[in-house]
Amino acid sequence: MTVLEIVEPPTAPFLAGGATQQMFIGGARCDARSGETFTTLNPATGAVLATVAAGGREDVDRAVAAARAAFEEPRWSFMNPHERTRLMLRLADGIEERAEELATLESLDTGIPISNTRAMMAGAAQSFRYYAGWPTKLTGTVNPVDPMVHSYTVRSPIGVCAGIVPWNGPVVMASWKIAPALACGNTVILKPAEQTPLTALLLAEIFQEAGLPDGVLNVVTGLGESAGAAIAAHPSIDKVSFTGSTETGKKILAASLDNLKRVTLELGGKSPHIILADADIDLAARNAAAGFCALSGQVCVAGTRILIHEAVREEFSEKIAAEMAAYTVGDPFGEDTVLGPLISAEQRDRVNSYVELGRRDGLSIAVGGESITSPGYYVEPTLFENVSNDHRLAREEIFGPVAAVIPFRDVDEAVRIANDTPYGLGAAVATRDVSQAHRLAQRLQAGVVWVNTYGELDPTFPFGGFKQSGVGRELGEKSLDNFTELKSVVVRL
Ligand code: TXE
Repeated sequence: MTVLEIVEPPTAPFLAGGATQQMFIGGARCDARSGETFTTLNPATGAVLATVAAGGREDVDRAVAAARAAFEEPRWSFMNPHERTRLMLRLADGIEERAEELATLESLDTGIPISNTRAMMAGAAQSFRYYAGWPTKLTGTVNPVDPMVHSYTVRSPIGVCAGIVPWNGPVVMASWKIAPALACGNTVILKPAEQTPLTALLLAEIFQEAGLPDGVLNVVTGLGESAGAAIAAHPSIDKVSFTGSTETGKKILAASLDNLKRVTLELGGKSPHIILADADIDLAARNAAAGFCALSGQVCVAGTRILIHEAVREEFSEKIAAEMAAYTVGDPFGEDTVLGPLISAEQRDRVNSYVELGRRDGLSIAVGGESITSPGYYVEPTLFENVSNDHRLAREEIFGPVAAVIPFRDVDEAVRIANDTPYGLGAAVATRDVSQAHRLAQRLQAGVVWVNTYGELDPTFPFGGFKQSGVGRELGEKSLDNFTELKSVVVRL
């Protein structure tokens, strides 16, 4: 493993001047009503990156008023679908035109390697392009009722939709929430995570320049317990889509009961990666390593339980160790960096405490396990061997580059272990047997099953979790159900 030194981070034009980063409500930047602020850090250095307005209840009220006024404007909610498509394509173009600036700001704020944030910006633009195609295809049905009755269905926008997003892919996750909402004619309030508020503000600026009407997208920056909680409980917000921890997801669901908001949740995971005896072990080792190390393990679908057939255990161990030895850990702006820092000192300490726990319980470490001394929040990717599925390392979402290798003897045992978790977000199978792959895909309790690959997502197919990994699905055509209400119209002739 190569550990890269941190060089001087690049400057972001968006932060020039160093003034407090204001929220974005009704097409204008503004301070929090309370005047409060918080700081966001560069996780690669620990240095303060920017001071940001700390929105609270009153600011959420303002954002709701702006979003409601924009929604009630017929030029938005009854916009000609072709016109809506054109506008959304312009938003995608806007992201692409300023992709490098967005990626740089994202890497500064999240510590995610620049090669990943560039790919994320391309992914965000793709989400807008994909959903730009939908306004002209939101059709209804004509229903076969009494001949003297004409009955049909239409899809209406829901109204004011909020997106609460985490810090491990701020723009991409914002795009999963904003793009389908706009395609269906809703207006949006976006609350980025307090650790990574900056790119949401840049995105709002880009969209404004692309001609998005004022109030259609509002960004309320602030802490989860104040701004986030005010959104979840707000009586005039019609829908919340949330990505984050299962614990916070449950709080949001509870807070939404008052006005029966529509809620979709994309939550944590402990995804199994099953490697069968007939697998291409080189490929499986490569996918398994990337599956838990990508974004330093801060991915909801991270493949943190690697289930390995006894017969190929040794071969796999050698190959994954060799694969990880080639990884570069360090400066997010190093073109070859695979693992940047974790998001915060708190997350680093939390992840290190799991490494300590494994050590204390006498588990053997196949790769990694050493601490990295740096002002940034780095953790060496670490693989524990021969872990029982009952151990906390195999049960709890660690959200760092730490995985457990769990041996199995036959396919039934692998399925039993894989499904023995409160989560059900992702799962993967490595095998050369196509029939076995499809059988396993049916038996695994997960919202997405990858075969001989790991972690691939695309706006064209739905994504979400079984069990405590979530409620509802994002992306694909399915997401449109979450951003529309279905209405039946009945006309007696
Ligand atoms: O997440 P939170 P945190 C998991 C991961 C990580 C743990 C804690 O295991 O270690 O969560 O991270 C907002 N009402 N994931 O504390 O709290 C918050 O401001 C409304 C998994 O950062 O879920 C932020 O915008 N909103 C994950 C967002 O929720 C609230 C991604 C996510 O924060 C709120 C991130 C409240 N009461 C962490 N409290 C994934 N599935 O991808 C907080 N928020």
